[in-house]
Amino acid sequence: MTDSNKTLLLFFDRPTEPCFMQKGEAGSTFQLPDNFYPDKYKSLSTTLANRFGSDSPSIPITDIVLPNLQLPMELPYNEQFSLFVPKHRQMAGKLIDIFMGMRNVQELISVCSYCQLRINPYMFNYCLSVAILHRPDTKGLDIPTFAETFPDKFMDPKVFRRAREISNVVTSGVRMPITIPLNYTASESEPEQRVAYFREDMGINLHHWHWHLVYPFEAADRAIVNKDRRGELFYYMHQQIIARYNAERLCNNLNRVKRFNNFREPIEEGYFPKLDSQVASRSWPPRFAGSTIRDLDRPVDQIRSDVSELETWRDRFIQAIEDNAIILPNGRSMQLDEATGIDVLGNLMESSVISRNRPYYGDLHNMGHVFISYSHDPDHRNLEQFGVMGDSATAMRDPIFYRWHSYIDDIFNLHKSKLPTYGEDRLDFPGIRLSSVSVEGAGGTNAFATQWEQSTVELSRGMDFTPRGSVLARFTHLQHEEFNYVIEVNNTTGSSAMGTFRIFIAPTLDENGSPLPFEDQRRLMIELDKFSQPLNPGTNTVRRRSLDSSVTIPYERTFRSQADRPGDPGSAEAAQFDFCGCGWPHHMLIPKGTPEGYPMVLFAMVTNWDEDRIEQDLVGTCNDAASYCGIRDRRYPDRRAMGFPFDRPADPSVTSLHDFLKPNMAVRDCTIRFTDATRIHGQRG
Ligand code: CUO
Repeated sequence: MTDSNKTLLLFFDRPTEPCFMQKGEAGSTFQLPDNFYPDKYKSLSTTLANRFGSDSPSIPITDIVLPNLQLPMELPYNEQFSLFVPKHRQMAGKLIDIFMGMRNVQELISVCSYCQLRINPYMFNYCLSVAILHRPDTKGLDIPTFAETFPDKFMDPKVFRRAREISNVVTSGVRMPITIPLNYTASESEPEQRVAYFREDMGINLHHWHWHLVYPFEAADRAIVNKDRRGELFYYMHQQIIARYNAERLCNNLNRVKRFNNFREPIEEGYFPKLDSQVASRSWPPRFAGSTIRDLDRPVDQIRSDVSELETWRDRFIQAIEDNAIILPNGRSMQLDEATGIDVLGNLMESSVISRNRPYYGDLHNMGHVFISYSHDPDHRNLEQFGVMGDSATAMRDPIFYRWHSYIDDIFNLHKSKLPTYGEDRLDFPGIRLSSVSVEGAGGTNAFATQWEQSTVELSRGMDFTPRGSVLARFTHLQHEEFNYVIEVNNTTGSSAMGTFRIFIAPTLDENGSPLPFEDQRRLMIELDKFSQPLNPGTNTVRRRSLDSSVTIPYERTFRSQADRPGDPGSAEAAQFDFCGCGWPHHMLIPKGTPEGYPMVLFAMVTNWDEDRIEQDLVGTCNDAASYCGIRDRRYPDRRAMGFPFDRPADPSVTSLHDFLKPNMAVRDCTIRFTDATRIHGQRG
């Protein structure tokens, strides 16, 4: 990593502390040109520049002609920033373009040091992260986990008070971790609280933040937005979240999530986030049970939109699906075809700048987030900011997120239901017979085992204006025992073949204990893994480790802790410590299950890799969570529809999963057994 790339990462340290203060573990200081100091500091600039003495490394900042930053500077420094608010998106789009347009990293650092002192810290962090992910000269650079930079978006604010106390008192030596209780946001009398461990999981929220970072909605450089099958991935990644959430709900004796399809109906679920925003110095507003979304008129956010507008967009969207064609801005219509229709609809629905007709189809999904997030103060009379639904780092904490996305998913499913069903030609892999699938591991044969685990994250990077030194927070999350899939395949073709293995898991019973019909079960199918494997003629036993899942990223990448860091603090290795944050957190691969053992069905299928594969070179280190995140700068590595073979209804004669099976598929009944015990990460058994 070059020195200038290393310097860039210093902007992630203590994000609200001015960049002329000491940054990073080496305590580097930026030597800013005089005109970079905001007016309030100008008279002090010489004092500030010399303040930290000659011990701290000094980084000279090149004076440059500054681009026009007027638009991004319109967002007040202490406000919340939301990707879903159109005005904020525009401002961020502009700032991303500015960062992308800087001729070299040196100049990027210059403009960043100017911006860091003036621009809203959340927006600055988001735009710089997008630029680092997309600029050719910074691409290999791994940005620190967002939970470290802005820990206030992920945990109980009590932690910060305690952390300040500790760091002021214990100035050297080892500091004990501060423990965050599990399920601190509501009591057991709130049934929704049974799945709070899922909604409020830090890894899940980090995944969602990263997904939206990798797939931004807005930038003048369309290439940043227009990624391969982006709209389809928007649909699929969120569909999988709903499938996973529903499995968790069923395990916890809750009904599947009820979609939020009547915008005039009060929202039953309240949500009290118990988070503080350090930038805004406010707590996140709650939503009381029974709130209704109302017409928005918030001049401060330049939002004026009626609930009826949301309904109009929704109706046009459904009409497009019924017509199997969308209307283009020139009035012509464009057919939705089987292969790309879902991608077109995904971009239209989200919506992003690559929506084919934003004036007509509007901004349904994003504005749904916005309406919900302002339901407590739709006309800004109480000067309140948006609730957690307004921020992709916090939205998944709120039960309404799933109700909204479940409705979005239903609309996509209307389109999927109009596609031709998969015939034998597309389902079977002639000559390849999958005779069995099973699971072996610490949970036993065909049994998964789950329990609680405690992990530690380092917060010091995000702890502005406190003495330096590590601050550790320990929190509790779900975890499973690792296992192997064992798949027996008979290759009767007489020659070697290459197979794509597709592994899913789903509940088998509905809320009342009745077997799930195929049509319901397919929508609950959770992708666990997808991989390719050569098959010799004759019988093959394929063993695959759960740790290698194409859905998840390893534990260490979700919760990077100081202890795992390679190299000395401040060294290049330490700074470059691999972090590619998009990917379902591995500890949430398997639903919680029940103490009695929750029944699930495991499904495996092998398809012809020659038909599935995408010709491309894979480079880089972030290729291991492609199922939900794609691959950076590459095409989605599977030619089939995302979610295949469960992305659409089957032939009406198929009423159960057994009816659906072909010889290249197999199922296995299994259970997920949950033990109500807690261990510390790294201490097995
Ligand atoms: Cu990810 Cu609604 O898109 O939050």
